[in-house]
Amino acid sequence: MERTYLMIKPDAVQRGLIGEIVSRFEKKGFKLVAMKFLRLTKEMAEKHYAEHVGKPFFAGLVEYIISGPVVAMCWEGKDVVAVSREMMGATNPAKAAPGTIRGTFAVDIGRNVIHGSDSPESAERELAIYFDSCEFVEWDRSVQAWIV
Ligand code: RTP
Ligand code: MG
Repeated sequence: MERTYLMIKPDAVQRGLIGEIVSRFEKKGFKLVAMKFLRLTKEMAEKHYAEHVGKPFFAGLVEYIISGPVVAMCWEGKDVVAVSREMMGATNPAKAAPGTIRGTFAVDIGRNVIHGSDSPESAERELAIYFDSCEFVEWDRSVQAWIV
């Protein structure tokens, strides 16, 4: 089953949105398989955002992502990478559809409340930054029975 890496960013933690965001993925029918509350080191942030090294927003992005704690999560389910990106909405919250997470809770591209892997390959790379293989929990979610 497909997995993705989702991360509730420091602005959302500060604003008390952890429960609201986790709840959306739970209700959608995805399965939480790993979760931790942590503050990224600069090294972790630079590894996470390696694809953006050299871009004008890189320094500010790293500064923001290490500015406070985040919630690091692995979610599993059918097409979870693409579907969770749809649920998040466009990178720029000003352009994110109403009802999406970013469309509902954010206005600024530099404070867009959540990260989600952009492909299964990115998910694998990113999950390895945050979790050891023994931290993925195996369990059955009854909800899987109503997803064909
Ligand atoms: P993310 O990686 O955080 O899930 O977001 P994304 O795939 O939708 O967007 P990506 O292109 O990977 O950009 C990563 C994060 O960098 C910040 N950003 N700022 N100022 C800018 O022009 C700019 N562009 C990107 C955003 O916080 C974005 O989520
Ligand atoms: Mg990205």
